Amino acid sequence: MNHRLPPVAALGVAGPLLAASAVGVAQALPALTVGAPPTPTTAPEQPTLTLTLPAPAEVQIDAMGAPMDAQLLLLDDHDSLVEQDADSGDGVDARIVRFLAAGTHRVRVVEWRGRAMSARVQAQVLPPLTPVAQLAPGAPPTVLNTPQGDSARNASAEATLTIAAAGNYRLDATSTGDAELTIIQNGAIVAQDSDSGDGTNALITRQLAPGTYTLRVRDYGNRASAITVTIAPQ
Ligand SMILES: [Ca+2]
Ligand SMILES: [Ca+2]
Repeated sequence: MNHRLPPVAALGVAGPLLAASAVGVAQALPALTVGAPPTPTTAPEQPTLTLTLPAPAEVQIDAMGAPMDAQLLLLDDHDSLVEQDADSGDGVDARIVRFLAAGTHRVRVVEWRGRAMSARVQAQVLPPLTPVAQLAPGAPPTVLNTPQGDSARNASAEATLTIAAAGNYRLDATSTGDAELTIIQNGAIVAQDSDSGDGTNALITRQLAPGTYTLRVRDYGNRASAITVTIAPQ
């Protein structure tokens, strides 16, 4: 479970193989469709697929290659590495969960030791978590309980934040552990912070337009925690 990914250059993301890859792109890569059933792919012959999002979203991408060991690379549309994963899915399958912008991304599947592999790749848009509180500036400090989880998302809790008046706001997320805070709107991250408050508490000071936002909190170690959130106009 602790496999390290091979060096990126060996996978053709950088170096001489990039030119060959670019030629392949001009010939249109196979598409990976969000929400579709798993798409068959083979490594190393056709490891790259395009993933096009009509709107920003939190997306889960899975590469399933048992009995081989699938590895997953997420690239932007210029083939620059955004994120890679070895074994975050079931068994030694690979999984990436990430907020992605609208537009075209690339997903590359390789086998850990470069062996031939028939794999399946799947992408799905993840729904927002069910909000556990409704927040507004000036409300009393609110405790959000986060669950222990096997991933950042699974260890998160979300609350709805309504901003009625444009302004500069200070958002604090504090706990006895290591609170993390993300502001989300319309499937995109507006701001996120780890440790800008006291100790390892999270603090975001930001201009916010009127509208509805989602606050996501978790403990840095994905442990169960009680995180106190306060929002105040500045
Ligand atoms: Ca793997
Ligand atoms: Ca923190």
